[in-house]
Amino acid sequence: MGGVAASLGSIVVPPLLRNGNVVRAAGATAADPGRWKFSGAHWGAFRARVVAGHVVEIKPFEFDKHPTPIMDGTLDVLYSPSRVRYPMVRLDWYRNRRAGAAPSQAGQASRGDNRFIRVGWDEALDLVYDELERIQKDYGPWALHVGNVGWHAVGLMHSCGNHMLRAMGMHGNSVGTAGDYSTGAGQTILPYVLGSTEVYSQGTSWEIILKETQVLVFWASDPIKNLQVGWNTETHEAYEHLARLKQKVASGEISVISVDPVKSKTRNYLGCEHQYVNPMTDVALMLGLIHTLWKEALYDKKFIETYAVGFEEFIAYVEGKTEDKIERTPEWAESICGVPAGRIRELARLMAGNRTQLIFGWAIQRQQHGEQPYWMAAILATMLGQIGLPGGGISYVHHYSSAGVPASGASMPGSFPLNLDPGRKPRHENDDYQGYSAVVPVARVIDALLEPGKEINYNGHKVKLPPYKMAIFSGGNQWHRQQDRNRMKRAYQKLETVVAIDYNWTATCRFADIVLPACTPFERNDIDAYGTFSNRGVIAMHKLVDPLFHSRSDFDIWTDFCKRMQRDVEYTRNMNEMQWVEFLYEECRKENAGKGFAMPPFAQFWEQGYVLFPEGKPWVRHADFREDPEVNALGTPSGFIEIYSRKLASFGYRDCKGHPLWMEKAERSHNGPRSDKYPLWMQSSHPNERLHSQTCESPSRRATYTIQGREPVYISPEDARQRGIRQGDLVRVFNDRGQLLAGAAISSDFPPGVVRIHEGAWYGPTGPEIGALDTYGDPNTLTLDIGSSELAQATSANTCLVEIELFKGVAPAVTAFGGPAEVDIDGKLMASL
Ligand SMILES: Nc1nc2c(c(=O)[nH]1)N[C@H]1C(S)=C(S)[C@@H](COP(=O)(O)OP(=O)(O)OC[C@H]3O[C@@H](n4cnc5c(=O)[nH]c(N)nc54)[C@H](O)[C@@H]3O)O[C@H]1N2
Ligand SMILES: Nc1nc2c(c(=O)[nH]1)N[C@H]1C(S)=C(S)[C@@H](COP(=O)(O)OP(=O)(O)OC[C@H]3O[C@@H](n4cnc5c(=O)[nH]c(N)nc54)[C@H](O)[C@@H]3O)O[C@H]1N2
Ligand SMILES: [Mo]
Repeated sequence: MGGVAASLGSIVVPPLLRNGNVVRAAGATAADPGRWKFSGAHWGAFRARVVAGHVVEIKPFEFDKHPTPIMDGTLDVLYSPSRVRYPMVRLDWYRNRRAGAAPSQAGQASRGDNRFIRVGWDEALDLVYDELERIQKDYGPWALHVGNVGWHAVGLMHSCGNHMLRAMGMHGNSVGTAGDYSTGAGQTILPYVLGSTEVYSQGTSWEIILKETQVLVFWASDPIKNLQVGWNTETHEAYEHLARLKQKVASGEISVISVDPVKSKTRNYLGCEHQYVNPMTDVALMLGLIHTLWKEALYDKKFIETYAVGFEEFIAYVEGKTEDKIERTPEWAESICGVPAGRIRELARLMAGNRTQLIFGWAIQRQQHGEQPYWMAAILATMLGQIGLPGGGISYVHHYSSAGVPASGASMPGSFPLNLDPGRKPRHENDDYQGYSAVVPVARVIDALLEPGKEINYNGHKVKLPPYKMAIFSGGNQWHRQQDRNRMKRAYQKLETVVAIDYNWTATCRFADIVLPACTPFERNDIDAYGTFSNRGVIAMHKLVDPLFHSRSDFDIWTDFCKRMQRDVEYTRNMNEMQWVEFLYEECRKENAGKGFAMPPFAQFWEQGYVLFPEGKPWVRHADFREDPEVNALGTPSGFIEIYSRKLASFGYRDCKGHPLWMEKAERSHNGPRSDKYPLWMQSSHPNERLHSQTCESPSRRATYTIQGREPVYISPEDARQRGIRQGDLVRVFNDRGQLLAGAAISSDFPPGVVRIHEGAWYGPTGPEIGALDTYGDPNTLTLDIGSSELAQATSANTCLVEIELFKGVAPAVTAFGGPAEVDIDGKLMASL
């Protein structure tokens, strides 16, 4: 759309002058100091100075000793040019509806053309309500997809997914999702192996790791980059420990090895050893290590006998006593993973001869067969025999939300309820899914549209994919997180109605039919937990300014929606925003009083902005199991670590068997399948500069990392040279699935054959047509959309090959930001609003 900018109209906030973290409104004078208020975000707690209804300055909460630059994007969350300003309806959908045409003909091919008309709140909510009535009456619950919530803003009262789920649950039944994009494969396999999902459980305290660990392996784990954000308001306390770790590396008191194809931010910060491995081949490397432990009798036989089952079945595979007769020697491993056999042996000896803590990140399970490296790693740790020892064993969590900072023991406030109140029923009680499944693995929601009725395997069950007709999104950016944009475009043509609720005009809004403007977390009062695992305190989130434009809180939106079925009082329990905030606080205060944690009365807390609890006691993961494996049995079928799983073997899956295996990928670089055509592995790691797609809307933040206004693609000097690409060039990244423009960022942190585009880059196609060039650089324009395996059906985003060439010619403008093209009912572009 050529005229997007022209449709923006005037912004109600004054122009902003920027200076690092400090942002001043042009109207603010030194004479009016304004008021400091308290709030928080995934990237940390902060104080905001508000002058004459404008936030003019923010500064990190003084408790936070390691604030992140992502904080600089906070004000643009509020004042971004990409704000959703008004309820908007897609032009062709609106016209079609007015003309009384069949819903399936609602101008589906033009979905994504970004032409919208503005409507009032009443009309918008009537449309949503009428569509839901129609879907429930004409089809039934299988035809509605809701509940696919993502990294919505912090704040327990306004948790927008809960609001949507409660209101929608009051209206009728629908199709929900299982698992998540973060750890889909890991959280599914590990309960069979270690008896819990592990990925969201507290890990051994850093304090203990720093004291006891001799060899620390960060395996596909980049905490320095990824701890900038947390699920609840982040304290950044883990950085304190990482700073001490850095000192210990420098003084030679500890060996830290980063096993990663890339020299990660953590590797560069710590100045530790880097162990390169070919992408997606960690299982082969682990097998080489295991083979050495076995052959050289370096493994802990007694630990295995006491704490594990199934070692014999597994070791037969390592020895080559299985059908394929391949012995998994270090030489065999080298031919796949690229790590020299001698080095593999050396690493195995080093791990076995020292107190070794293995710390895994999550990216290696976000790939095809992503279950396998997690299971193989558990076996490696079992053979080392240090699980449950201080500073030894295995972790799958230390890069996340300051895990390893001990829990205070205090309770955190509850949240706005996501379910119906007890005894209440939905308006439409129909729960006949006509044989379709009511729950779909989250990464398979596009398959459901393209392969309706298909039966797939999923974690021991059959799932029959429902060809839903309507979808509602809130608190997640579906057109960032899901893989393969062009496949999504094809699938979305089958949808009759899509509703998006957001404060930002994301690509999810662009590809929706009805868009409702939520306000940001800084335009409402709320309360949040401070520290995800540490439960370090409770913070107040003061409303900084009134909702801008026509935006409303999710609470207000859904309350108004519920009026349409006379259930608004039931929805709110007859409490307003501040009553809810106070209620959640007081409930928490009561609970904590019983535990001996004092909290001030609400008014005092609200004035002060926070309450902190003392840090908890250091703790060792799996120590209880080690101490007494009978009393503290694991949650596996046998109660022990399952090296071989009868349960998994009984499923008979082709790509997840009774023990972990090396399996070739659908596409793999470094001489793997399809690398002749597309030689570069593209990893879509989590962004250093953002939280997913959040703050990508910030022009000032983007200015710090984009290249020619595009998302950077990190590439090795060798690969760049071969392609005639220089630093700062505009390049086209492509494969058979799609194409995008990005800016070349040449970095020797990247080895040949490996490139990176951070996930969360906003999708900005040149037009709605399938195959259109993405002008900004969303990596999911290129990723593969297949399930990790028949077990977890999780995302395989990191299994992706591409080619890159210098972009020649006139580059199209970036279309990702700045909202819709507002048109009138005749399709005429509105010159100004
Ligand atoms: N290729 C590739 N893809 C990936 C990944 C990858 O590694 N590679 N990672 C995956 C992972 S692990 C994750 S967790 C997902 C993340 O995917 P998402 O969770 O979808 O990502 P976010 O960008 O955080 O989207 C949150 C959206 O909620 C909106 N929002 C925030 N607060 C509110 C609110 O109060 N009300 C409303 N109505 N909306 C709000 C924000 O504006 C934003 O658009 O991405 C996945 N996708
Ligand atoms: N700044 C920031 N932090 C975040 C987030 C964010 O958006 N921004 N998102 C949060 C969320 S929701 C999640 S799920 C987590 C994600 O946490 P992770 O999934 O662990 O994070 P990534 O950054 O994708 O990848 C971590 C490391 O894995 C390496 N890696 C990738 N593939 C392979 C492989 O095949 N083998 C080996 N050995 N290494 C590999 C990458 O090079 C990278 O250094 O991060 C959280 N933290
Ligand atoms: Mo995630």
